Amino acid sequence: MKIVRSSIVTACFTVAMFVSCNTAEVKDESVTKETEALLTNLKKQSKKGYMFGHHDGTLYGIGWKGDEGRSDVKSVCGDYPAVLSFDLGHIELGAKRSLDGISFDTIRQEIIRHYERGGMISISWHLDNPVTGGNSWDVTDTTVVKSVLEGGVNYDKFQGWLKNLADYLNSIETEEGVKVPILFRPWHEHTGSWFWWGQKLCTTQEYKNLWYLTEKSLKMEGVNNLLYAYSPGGDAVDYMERYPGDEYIDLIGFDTYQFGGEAGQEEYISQIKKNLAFLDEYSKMTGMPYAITETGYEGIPNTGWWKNVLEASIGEYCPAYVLLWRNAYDKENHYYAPYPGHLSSESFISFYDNPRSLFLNNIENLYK
Ligand code: BMA
Repeated sequence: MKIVRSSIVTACFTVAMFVSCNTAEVKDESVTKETEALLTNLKKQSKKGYMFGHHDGTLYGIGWKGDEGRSDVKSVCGDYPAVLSFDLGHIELGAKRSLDGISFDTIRQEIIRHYERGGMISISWHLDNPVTGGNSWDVTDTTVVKSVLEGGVNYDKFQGWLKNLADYLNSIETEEGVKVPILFRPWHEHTGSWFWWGQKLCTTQEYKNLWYLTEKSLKMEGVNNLLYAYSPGGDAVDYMERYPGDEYIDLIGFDTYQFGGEAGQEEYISQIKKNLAFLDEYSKMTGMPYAITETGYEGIPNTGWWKNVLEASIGEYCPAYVLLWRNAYDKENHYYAPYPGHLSSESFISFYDNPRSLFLNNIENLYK
């Protein structure tokens, strides 16, 4: 997610009149059968409700880290999130630990555990800036994307980074040798300019080429357990402007947060509704599933937020999932899901009780 508040929404989307769902198809014939099944089931299941997701949810939470089987969400409502997401920032460097200080071996183990519980996994990638050596948020140089593309000065270096990523993705397999299907969500929030691949940091064609190169390189390395998600910021002026094309994308989504305290609520609700309307319309045309790929209100300082804001904004739309950002162990007040005793817990339990929100025990087999 971005760190600072972005400018006022000027997005202009077609408003969907009806909510409907068509049949989804996997474009890359070489993906594993479990990955193909995941895409079909995502679409099918979204008719029933939306899965609840939490970033890093079983790795750590408020007041704990690394306790096997623990999750703040489960401690509050009794069930695991149906979706867990993880971040692979620093895998590109060949590091042992992620940018958030979690060992990649632990992340692999948690991914496999969640797959074996029947849950879904998504991965984001806050990778370093290959030119400056700074992090994803280092936007001091506007030639970074160009430099990693074919013919660019950092092409070879970036290929090495993609190889490290590919090796890791290929290594996420069960004891029976099944590679775990993953919804991969690179180059996210690019409609803002806070990441080195953002709007003002590269041209439209360079951004698209970055996608093409990423997918091609991962496929060349035999990565066949990925679905690809496109997720601009919720305040995107033009959602499709840098869209790589349906043949490269399996799920469309957006990232949006409530910023600015209670005063930001109206804008947050309007962003959710506007984006869901557009995605629902696009989904009707293409059969592609859609999701709220990142969201939340830091610290959730509103007792009724889950029912009155999140659930109310989703309304009757049918996103495949809605994912809340992490309950950080390493940053004060940086959490997006409740923990036992939190002031929004009661509202969260009502949200959980709504048959349209799907937690782990509510979902059907996603991989068959
Ligand atoms: C951001 C924050 C950071 C974190 C990054 C990657 O939104 O949570 O603290 O390092 O995501 O997980």
